[in-house]
Amino acid sequence: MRIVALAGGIGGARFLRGLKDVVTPEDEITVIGNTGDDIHLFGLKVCPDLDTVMYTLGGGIHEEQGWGRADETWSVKAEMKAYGVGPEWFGLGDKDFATHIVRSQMLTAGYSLSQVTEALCVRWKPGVRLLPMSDDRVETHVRITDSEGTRAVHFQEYWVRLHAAVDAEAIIPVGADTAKPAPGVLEAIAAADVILFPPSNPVVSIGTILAVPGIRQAVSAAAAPVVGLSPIIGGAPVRGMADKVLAAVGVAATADAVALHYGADLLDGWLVDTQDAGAVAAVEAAGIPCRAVPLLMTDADATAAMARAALELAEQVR
Ligand code: GDP
Ligand code: FO1
Ligand code: CA
Repeated sequence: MRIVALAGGIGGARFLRGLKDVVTPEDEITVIGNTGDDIHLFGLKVCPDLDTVMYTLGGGIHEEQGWGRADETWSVKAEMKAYGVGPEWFGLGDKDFATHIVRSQMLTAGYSLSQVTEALCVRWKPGVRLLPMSDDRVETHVRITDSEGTRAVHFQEYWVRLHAAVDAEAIIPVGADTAKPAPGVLEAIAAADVILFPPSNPVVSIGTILAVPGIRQAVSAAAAPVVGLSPIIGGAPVRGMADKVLAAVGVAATADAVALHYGADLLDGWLVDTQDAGAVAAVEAAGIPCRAVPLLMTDADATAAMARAALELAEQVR
């Protein structure tokens, strides 16, 4: 079976680990990763969501934190601070820095981001084919108004420095309108037997991937059933501040509102948490088959059960 998953960082990566646990060795998983979170710092290109997927599936992730490397050290960060060179609010550890140095060196030499990602994965062996959504630069910016006035800041500045404490007025995936899907992306979607939307951020992770011209159309036209899992449980994100970016696009932070935001032209199935069983009827009324199952990725077994439920729903709606 050929499975394609669109993925952000932590939510996507943890779900993919569960998916890997339930597939057979003959199954192929292609992950289309969000690159709208990418940021250039200290002359290096950092790809948080691709790295989170790569480290999580490759066994290098800092488990509790969900991003960055396990057993990290921070000498370079301390040295940068001693030089007075920021930003200080973004934590790049020494081990993680090596990834960004290799990536940036290869990009400077003329390799594409897809080629670089493939090269990095030779070391990490994530057990999936990890494709960036695009080789072209796309950078999510967030429009905010605070004491400094109205302006757009980089998504990482909004998320990490400002902790999404101010309202997001607009989410702008800068460059997405002219970006092309990376090689293999449209082909993987067209050839898929199942397409999954993990419980990733619907706006700044999956929404950004779908904003690359051609990807939304390919998913909607694909022969494969498309099944998504809600990142919202009991009216709130399980982790992070997805409610703030959902509000910016006029979507309530509820499991059913997120399903309707994707819509019946994209989704053939939707999973909500058992806590949100009351939302099933509204989703089905919109023409999207929906089931309520436990959706908390508390451990490997619970996550594997979520992946199994998604694949079962895909079979039922096929
Ligand atoms: P990010 O790029 O690191 O923000 O990660 P993703 O976009 O892939 O996923 C973020 C989303 O994962 C958040 O909106 C969370 O609500 C969701 N999430 C995290 N843990 C869980 C979980 O255990 N269950 C569900 N259903 N969603 C989760
Ligand atoms: N998230 C934070 O909350 N603080 C950080 O300092 C931070 C650094 C960082 C470095 C590399 C990386 O790959 C991810 C990092 N993240 C950090 C996580 C990440 O930027 C965000 O959680 C996601 O992009 C949100 O979608
Ligand atoms: Ca992300």
